[in-house]
Amino acid sequence: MPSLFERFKQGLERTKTSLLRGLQGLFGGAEAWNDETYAKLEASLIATDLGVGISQDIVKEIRNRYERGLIATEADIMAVGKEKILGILDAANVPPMNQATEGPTVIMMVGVNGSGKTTTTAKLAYYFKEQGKSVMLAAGDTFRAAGIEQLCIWGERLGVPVVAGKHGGDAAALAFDAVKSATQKNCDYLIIDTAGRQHTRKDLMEELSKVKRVIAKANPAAPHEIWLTVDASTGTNALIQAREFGKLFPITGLVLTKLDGTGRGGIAVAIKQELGHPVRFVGLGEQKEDLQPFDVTSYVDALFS
Ligand SMILES: Nc1nc2c(ncn2[C@@H]2O[C@H](COP(=O)(O)OP(=O)(O)O)[C@@H](O)[C@H]2O)c(=O)[nH]1
Ligand SMILES: [Mg+2]
Repeated sequence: MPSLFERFKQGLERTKTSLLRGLQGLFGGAEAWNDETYAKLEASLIATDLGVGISQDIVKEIRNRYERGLIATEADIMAVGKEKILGILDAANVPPMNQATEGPTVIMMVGVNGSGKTTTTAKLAYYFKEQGKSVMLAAGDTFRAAGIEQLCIWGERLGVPVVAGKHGGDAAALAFDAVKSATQKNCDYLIIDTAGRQHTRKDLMEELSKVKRVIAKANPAAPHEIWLTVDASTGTNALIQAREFGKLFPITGLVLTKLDGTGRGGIAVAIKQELGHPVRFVGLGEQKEDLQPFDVTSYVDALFS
């Protein structure tokens, strides 16, 4: 198995390529850097969706150091980016995930269609199972028959029980039953998949709130965590979803999916900077093992070293 850092490096390869584009030819000529040089640097940072403000901030610092003769190599530039981003992601101040003191820790997955909820639910089951924990899943996407089936297939493949109901059934009632069942069976984790919804649809958001309320009826401490899946390849759209979902729903963390296929991996920083939501996990592919706990150091090293 590749190391955690190797996995991040692979997952962020495209983002890094995008970043390095702005550094090409910077140290070749004898002439001093000009506005155009800085604009090019800024554009390459913005292209990774780090955010305009942060990108400008990094370039300002690079300019400051360059003018003082402190920038001589690409590594000096990377060091500035690394410093700034570490400051924002602030690993020391990420609250740990909320764990149940009694009964199962209940994690509710939310997000728009196609953002990776069901796949992430399955990958999380595998992740916790590998840690020796017992896991149960709930197929709460009762809107789509295929959504229920998709999770049941994963459950079979992983050897993890799935509480599933009928297509078109009541998602809140299903979640209630799942909490009861996971408690009865002494499971360590219950992960509840939900139907995808646009944050712009008030009625659907209200339905999601109902699922949450009914979960709390089965266990007042649950759900312990509510994670929003966002597709990293949608870049600033992911930021908008996080912003809008967060207004209507108390999300406690993000799972940044599809990091493997995009050059926009900087979005983790933009979201943290604006909304403060920590990224809990990142999706790096479609297989069960393609989910990694978000590690600030590996992330920053993969981007800037
Ligand atoms: N490459 C890649 N594909 C992913 C990742 N996460 C999910 N997918 C794919 O994205 C598609 C939608 O995922 P799904 O879990 O069904 O999304 P949902 O509608 O939110 O439940 C599926 O084809 C998944 O295999 C990821 O981290 N990397
Ligand atoms: Mg789904």
